[in-house]
Amino acid sequence: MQNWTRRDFLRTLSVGAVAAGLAGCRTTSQVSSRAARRPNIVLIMSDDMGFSDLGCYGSEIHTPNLDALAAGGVRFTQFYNTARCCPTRASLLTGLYPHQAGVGHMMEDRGYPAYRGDLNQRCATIAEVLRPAGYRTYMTGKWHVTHYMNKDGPKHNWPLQRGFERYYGTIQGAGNYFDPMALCRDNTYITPQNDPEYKPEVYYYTNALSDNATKYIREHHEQTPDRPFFMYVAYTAAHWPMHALETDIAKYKGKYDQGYGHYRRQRFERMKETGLIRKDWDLSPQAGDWETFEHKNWEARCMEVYAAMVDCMDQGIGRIVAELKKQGAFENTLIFFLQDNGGCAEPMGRGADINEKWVAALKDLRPLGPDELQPKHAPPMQTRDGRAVRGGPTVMPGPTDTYIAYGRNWANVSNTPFREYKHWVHEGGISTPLICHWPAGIEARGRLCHEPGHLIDIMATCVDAAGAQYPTRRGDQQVQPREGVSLRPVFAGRSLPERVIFWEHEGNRAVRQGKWKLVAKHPSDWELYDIEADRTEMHDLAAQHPEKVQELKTLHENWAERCGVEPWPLKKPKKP
Ligand SMILES: [Ca+2]
Repeated sequence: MQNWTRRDFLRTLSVGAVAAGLAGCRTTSQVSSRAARRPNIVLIMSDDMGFSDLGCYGSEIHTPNLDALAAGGVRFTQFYNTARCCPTRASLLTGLYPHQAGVGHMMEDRGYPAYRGDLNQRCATIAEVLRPAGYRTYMTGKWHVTHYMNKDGPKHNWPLQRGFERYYGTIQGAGNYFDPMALCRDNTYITPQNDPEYKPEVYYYTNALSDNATKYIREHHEQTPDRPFFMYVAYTAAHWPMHALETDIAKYKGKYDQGYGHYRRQRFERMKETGLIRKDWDLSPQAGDWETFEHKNWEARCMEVYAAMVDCMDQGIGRIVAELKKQGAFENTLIFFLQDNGGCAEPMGRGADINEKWVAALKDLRPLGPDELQPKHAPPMQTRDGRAVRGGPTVMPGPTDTYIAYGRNWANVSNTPFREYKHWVHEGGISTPLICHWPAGIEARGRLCHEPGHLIDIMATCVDAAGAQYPTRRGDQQVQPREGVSLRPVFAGRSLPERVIFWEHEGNRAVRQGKWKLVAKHPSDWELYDIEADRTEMHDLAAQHPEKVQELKTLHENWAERCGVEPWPLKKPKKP
């Protein structure tokens, strides 16, 4: 561990020890003996949120349930994803780098083994690994690791064929929260109107995911209370479109009228106070000028809805926690919370002339019947009740007939204090909170861990905690060795082994070794940063340390070759 991180680690360890004392001090032997019983594992991931969007990571957004998990567990300050939805999910599920799992980019089949847009057969999912160890396996939420979307199959890479016993969610990546495309129960597409198992008064996808997760926990304890379970809850909050329930939006009315810079500075100060970031780091450059922005009411409303989406997810996590407590399972459940990529700067639905184009492209608007599937995941599209979905700065986001992203400038607030966004592998694109909570298995509570970690570590941690065996074969195929390390030493206040971590997405690339990070934004040259002194990547040291640049560049080239990474943009593969 580096000097400053060790110092901070020990400082936060002592804070954690005090918190543990206040919570009713337990001894190490008590903790280990209770952890001997295999824990349930609940892996929760959200979509398109920045490093500072949770209360316990510096946000003004109300997230009391996640904050409570953080206070009772460990918060990682240098945990990393892959910068994008599909590759993150492929990596998280398999413990491999995304290219190794066949999802080096998104869902298109590009011909190369690392870019098939479909999990390959040379990887195993966490569910496939834990099930033979006696775990029941459940999933709610966004799948997004296959391009096989047809309702009549093939479904070899749908959740039930990749280790999960029950599934409720969307096979596709994004969509209308009031009428999601590719909504699915187990192996069958459904609509919000024709699902006999779930009939809420108002259908809203985030709540549907929380409610079905809660239901799976309840049913598990009715049916197989003596067995442990693994549950993966993949929220789409707070990916565009900005859709939320009016009751949740109302809590944030007027709360974002002071403009981007105000909230960024507020978050920056809070993060420094809580020890999440170092006090001497610079704040990354401001995106956007609030003073000159023409549609301030609309822009503020975008962030009000975004906050409401996060808030609603947090409420749902509260209901999941309450059900675990009700079933007496909370103490021995390992809960993870993390995010799939940084705040998203994509301009979906924000163009001044977008509304005309969308509406003009629609013909024959009519209500969809209860069994008719929503055919579109993005506009031009219609609502379930037959209205045109609208966008642009004259339309206030929130309801089902709108489709608008919160835009680059708010994403810059989400990613405080870092540079860049979803897609890029500078710290703003790949940094995620990771909260780990496990009363029976984590000794000191409320602690911050400053060691780097990556999605690939979640598989290793699950295998370790569950006492499972990572397989060497899947059917007649050899499974690739997993890449990550177990995070359990951190739960016991110890360090992780030193290793090198790699990224590549759309030609954006990075490598992290100790305090050094070599990073490039495609098609630009490499930049070198001392992450210990400058994690906001403001002082490029490449010219001062050419030997370090060369060393890390070679490591990256070797990794890219080992994992099948192709030069970007991908060329059409040669026909054999
Ligand atoms: Ca995402």
